[in-house]
This record gives sequence, C-alpha cells and structure tokens, in this order.
Amino acid sequence: MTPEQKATYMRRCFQLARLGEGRVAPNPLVGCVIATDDGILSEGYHRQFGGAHAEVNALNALTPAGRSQLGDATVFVNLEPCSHYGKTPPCADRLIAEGVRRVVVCNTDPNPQVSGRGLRKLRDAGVQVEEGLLTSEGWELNRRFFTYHELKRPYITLKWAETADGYLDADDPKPIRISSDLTKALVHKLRATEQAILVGTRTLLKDNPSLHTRRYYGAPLTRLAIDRNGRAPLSSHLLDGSQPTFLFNSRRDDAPWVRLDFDGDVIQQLLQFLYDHRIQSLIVEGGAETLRRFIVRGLYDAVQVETGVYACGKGTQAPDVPLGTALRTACYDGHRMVSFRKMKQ
Ligand code: AOF
Ligand code: ZN
Repeated sequence: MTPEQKATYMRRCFQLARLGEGRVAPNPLVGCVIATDDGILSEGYHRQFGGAHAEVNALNALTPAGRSQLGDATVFVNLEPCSHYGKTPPCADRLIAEGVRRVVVCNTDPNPQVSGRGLRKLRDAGVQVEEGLLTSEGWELNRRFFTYHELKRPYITLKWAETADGYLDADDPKPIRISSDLTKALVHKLRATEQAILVGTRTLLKDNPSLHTRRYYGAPLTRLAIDRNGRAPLSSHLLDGSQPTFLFNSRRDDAPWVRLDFDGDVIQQLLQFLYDHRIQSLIVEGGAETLRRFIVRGLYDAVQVETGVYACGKGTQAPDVPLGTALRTACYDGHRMVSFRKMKQ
C-alpha cells in the first residue's frame, strides 16, 4: 500500500471519528477503516459514550466477503486499540481473534489503562503494527482528550465578546448586549462542543447568565461559577436546576455548592475538581478578572473573540493576549469571530 493510500485511509478515520462529536466525551473521537490496496472493506466509529469502540463497529460491519479478505487487509484506526476491560472488552484482543495481520495507528492512547499496552499486545501476537501516521492531525482532533491526560487538566478555551472599540462592558450597572441573535447561536454551538463553562463572580451577579446551549444540540454543559461569599441569589438562572452546575465558594459544600480554600490557589483547585470529575474541556467566558487569572498563568489553549459592531467609549477593557495560530475567522451580521490557538512557548 502506498504512503498516499495510507494517509487517505487515516484521514477517512478522522472524518468518521468526528461523527461522534458531542456524544462520546470523555472518551476520544475514534474512527476505523478496514482496507486493502483495492479499497475499503468496512468502516466504523465510536458513536457514543459507553458504546462499542470504532474497531468493533468496523469489524461488525464487514460483509462475509469482506471478512474472508481480512487476513490481507490493513486496519486503520486513529487511536491505539485499547487493551483494557472498560465498558467494553479490549479491541486489541478482538483484532487478534479476528485474524487481523496489519494495523496502522495514528496516536497512542495516553489513558493510563492503555498507554502502549494495546500496541504491545498486537505485536506480541504477531500483528504488524505501524504507528505515528499523521499524529499532529490526530492530536488536533482529540485535543481535549490528550490535554486532559497529558496535562491533567481540561482543554481551556477563553471566550469573550468585545465592543468595536475593545470593551467587555460599559461602566453602567446594566450589562451591554454585544452579540447578535446569529452570533449567539454560534456561541451556543461552541458551548455544545465543550464540557464545562465558567464565569466569575461579577459576571454571575451582574449578568445573571443562564449559560444554556438552547440554540444548538448536544449533551448538557456543566455550568460553573466562582462565588466566594455565596452571593448568588436563589433566583439566579444558574440555580434553575436545568443543567449540572457547581458554584465554587468558601462556605458551603452541599450541591451545587463546592467549597474551595480561597486563601490558596483557587484556579488550581478548580482545575483539579474538573479533572476529578472527568471534565476534559472548559470555556472561560469571563469576566475580565476571571479571564486575567487564566491568562497570567498561561492556563489556556485557545481563544475565541467576537467583536461587535457598536462602540461604547469607556468601560472594562477586553483582555490582551498574545496572538497565536489562527484557527478560524468569520463575519456574521458584521460581527468578527476570530479564534486562535495559544502561541507555543
Ligand atoms: C479504542 N477504540 O473507539 C475508543 C477507545 O469505557 P470504555 O470501554 O469505552 O473505554 C474508554 C477508553 O478506551 C478511553 O478512555 C480510551 O482510552 C479508549 N478509547 N479505544 O480502542 C475506540 N473510543
Ligand atoms: Zn477499544
């Protein structure tokens, strides 16, 4: 099989994997293609959390004719086949039992229950294994999963909307409206692809945000707020019981309140809490002080900024972050939407 053919099949795995977006977290997005030099015999992907893994779905999708060619075929999968009994039996065992002779893998699995054991199992059984094909594309696809396991914290996106002249908010007691109906829907889309969203005390009290994803489909997002002195009124939207919610404070520890040591490092404790709750991605939606606390420590991976069409003249300035690698730029209703990856240090 030519290197071009192999790359094409691996990219097809990425496409398949993406079909699981919004449904498989905290599991990774995984796609699998079983192919020969002449073409694809079958395909599969991890469809939902707790369900069959990509390799199993691809093997189950083989026709009898396809199955008879399995000994001559190559199994492409963007993540190392697992070696552990999780919610499903090990994929490596199934591949071996089916008589697969060649496997091409993109990324190894950083999950401590796997981490190389899947590949070893295959090799020990005489399967020819090639690893490391298109690793950076695969890393990008599963950036939340890899960041979580490698850095022991969620993948962090800083997100804010600023006025045309660079303010998050005017000095008025009432919050200003920056997003349009259309860009709100896009913000809901971003929220729907991440697992948790955080706001600070001032935003919680001033904006009374609901942090919903009503305008987009997806699993319910976990809502988080920092409320050191427990000042959120019981009528707060965040206390409407509609989605999983945690309020970090210094006093109470009964759900949805979570007590933290505010004399210590609050951000670190909060990230540890998310790690312990297997939350792999976080949007920090403001306000200025909360964003600043993440920025000064370089504790973020991506930034998404919406620039609205109206100026407000004075108020709280939007944060200043070093521009990294541009991911997407778009314009809706005259609103500029820019997202970029943090500059590599
Ligand atoms: C694979 N193929 O398609 C996926 C894998 O609880 P379980 O059984 O679903 O196992 C989840 C773990 O398995 C997950 O954390 C990751 O390490 C691996 N995911 N492995 O061989 C797949 N989704
Ligand atoms: Zn598996």
